[in-house]
Amino acid sequence: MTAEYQVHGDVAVITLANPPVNGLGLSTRQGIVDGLAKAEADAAVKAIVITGAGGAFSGGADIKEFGTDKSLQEPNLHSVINAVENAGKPVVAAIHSVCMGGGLELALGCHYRIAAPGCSVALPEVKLGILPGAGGTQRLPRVVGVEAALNMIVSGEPVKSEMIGAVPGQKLFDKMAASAESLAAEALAFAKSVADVRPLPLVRNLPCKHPEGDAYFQFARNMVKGMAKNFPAPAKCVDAVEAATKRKFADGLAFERELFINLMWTPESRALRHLFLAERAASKIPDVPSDTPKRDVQKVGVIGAGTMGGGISMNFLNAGIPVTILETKQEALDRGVATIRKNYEAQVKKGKLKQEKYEQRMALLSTTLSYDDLKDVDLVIEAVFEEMGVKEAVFKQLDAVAKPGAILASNTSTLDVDQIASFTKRPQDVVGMHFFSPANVMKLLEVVRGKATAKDVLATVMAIAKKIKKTAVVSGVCDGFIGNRMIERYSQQAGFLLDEGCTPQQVDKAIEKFGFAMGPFRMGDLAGNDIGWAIRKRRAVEQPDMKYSKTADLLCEMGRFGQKTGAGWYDYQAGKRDAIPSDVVNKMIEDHRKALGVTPRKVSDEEIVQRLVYALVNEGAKILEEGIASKSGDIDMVYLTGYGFPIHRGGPMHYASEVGLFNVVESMKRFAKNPLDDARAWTPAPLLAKLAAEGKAFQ
Ligand code: 3H9
Repeated sequence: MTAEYQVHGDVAVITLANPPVNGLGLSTRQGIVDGLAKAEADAAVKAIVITGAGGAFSGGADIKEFGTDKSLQEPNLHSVINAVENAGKPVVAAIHSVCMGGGLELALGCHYRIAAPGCSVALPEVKLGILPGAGGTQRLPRVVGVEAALNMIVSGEPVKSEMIGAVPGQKLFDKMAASAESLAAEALAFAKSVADVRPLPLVRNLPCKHPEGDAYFQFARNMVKGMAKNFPAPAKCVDAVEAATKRKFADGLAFERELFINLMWTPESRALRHLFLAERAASKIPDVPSDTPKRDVQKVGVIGAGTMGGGISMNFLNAGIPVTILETKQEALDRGVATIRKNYEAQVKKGKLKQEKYEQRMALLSTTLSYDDLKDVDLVIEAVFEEMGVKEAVFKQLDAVAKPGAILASNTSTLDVDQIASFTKRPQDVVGMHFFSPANVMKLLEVVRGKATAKDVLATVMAIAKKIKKTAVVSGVCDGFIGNRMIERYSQQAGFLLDEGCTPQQVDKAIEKFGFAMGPFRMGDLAGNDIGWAIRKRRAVEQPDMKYSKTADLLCEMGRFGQKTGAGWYDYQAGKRDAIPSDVVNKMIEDHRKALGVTPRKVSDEEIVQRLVYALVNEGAKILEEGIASKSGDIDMVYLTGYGFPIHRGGPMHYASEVGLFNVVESMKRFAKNPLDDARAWTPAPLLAKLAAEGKAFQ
């Protein structure tokens, strides 16, 4: 049982004990009901307190139980809350730390609530694509008012208990405890003080009205429509709260339940729940236990003051960690520091950063031209030119000066981390830290594990990633790691689509309609088309039979590198980022088709999306079976946080499983027959073929 029962004098205390956050799984729900029954049966007990052990009152329904039989088994959360409401003795919720979702709904079912300051209170279900399904939309408006409740329910954002407690007239908390430490004693005393009160107060009996009902809810619907875009849940939250103001409590509750169940089955909710679990799972490395000792990182060195080096440095400065940037020339250092300043000043101007904070961050930054000044840093990240010879020189020098135990990281996006490690006498301390541009903004960090990388180095880097607010995903060593290796297949298809009859804008539009933040050609223009060009030239030597559309090379030969040269796949007006379809480029593509002897055909948006996305999926499956990624959720996290894959689709691997892997493979077989395509690229990865044949999904 994951709830404990104790009696203190004449008060029974039921303590939820289901780490890490006292999720209301079956065994905890059963524990509450059993505890209530015991307390009711014991004549010596006059009142009951429900609280949570450890760092939470409760984080809500157990997300890991969703979709399993356990979530359906009695007692469900409704039955638990009914049992609390119908108890013959007062039930007091003693709330601390985290009180969210079903946890808050449970508390709202209690007769009284006492809260410690500093507790995060929320109905965050909307972030999982659902709405509060155990009375939250009906009870919260009755205690904090309709508008405050709707804001909390639609945003899912936590509010601090002391803020709610300070609002005049609020009925969520009957009492605020002086501190988290005194909560237990204060809750017992409070329970004693209300032991004889009858009838017992119930939130469901409080009135729920909005003075300008229809107009207010119309306004709320319009607001939500603009914000929610691809997600149905926020609009349903408005419907449910409106029902609280217009229907009888029991009818409102039934309506909320119906909406909750319908939302639970939407692909958007499945995608968001997958994202929640995948994000947390990504931080765990199967063979690196969570209690692996970590190295102390107090000072960081960054080699290279270019765009990447500057962005990387800002992450650490933002987290209060001193950074020393090393360059070969003073001018390069000055330019780099000026860019960092400019970025911070822009944030100050927009009111996103206080002047004082900006100064504090800049005070943590130092610069040097000498490797000797890196001798006491704990972590050094190299962000120099992407060429093995340059990396070799850097790592040899680092090896010579860095203190024992310092972590030596490379920001390489494609090169072999094992080879880089071999330039040092301490390959166990070498790791890849692949940031994405702009490095101070993008959430993704690929942590590249070399064959010699020590476990404590990995554990340290994962912890540091959390500190600098990155989503870290571990990748093995291969060309392009997880993200760039897959994007190559996607770009290959984008190129073939041009050869076959599409324009760049048609391809971009189709995939942007699917939900990508940016299509492949707008993305190429933003990142710089010359980067892919350099990689293709290298590949041409390594893989001479590689098949791809030559339009990308022709574009670069025209000097159209993208936004930075004012022209790429699109035209750009000076100082603007709007992509304008280019006649010159369209003509280049047409001429190329003629040279190939291709008669252009009309390609449907559906085919465009399938080819681009399934190309990612097939490569993802290879990455998974080679062990480059340890879980399919890791691949999804890379694409959701680093490549603009639509959140409501849950990442390429999750999306493929939703479509059905059998269907994916059937489409791939069709694409393989296209003579203008690369049939080899469409040979299903053995893992994909196996799962498809077995009717299974990616795990
Ligand atoms: C709901 O309640 C539905 C009802 O309305 C109706 C039902 C009928 N369940 O985030 P962290 C785990 S829907 C199970 O890294 P933090 C999490 O997976 C639910 N597990 O820590 C991780 O486990 P692991 C509404 C949960 O300190 C560990 O806790 N509630 C749950 O940064 C640590 O998580 C929510 O949506 C859960 N409900 O933040 C709350 N919550 O170590 C969502 C967390 O094995 N949760 N875990 O990977 C959160 O917002 C944050 O996790 C929280 C802690 C603020 C609680």
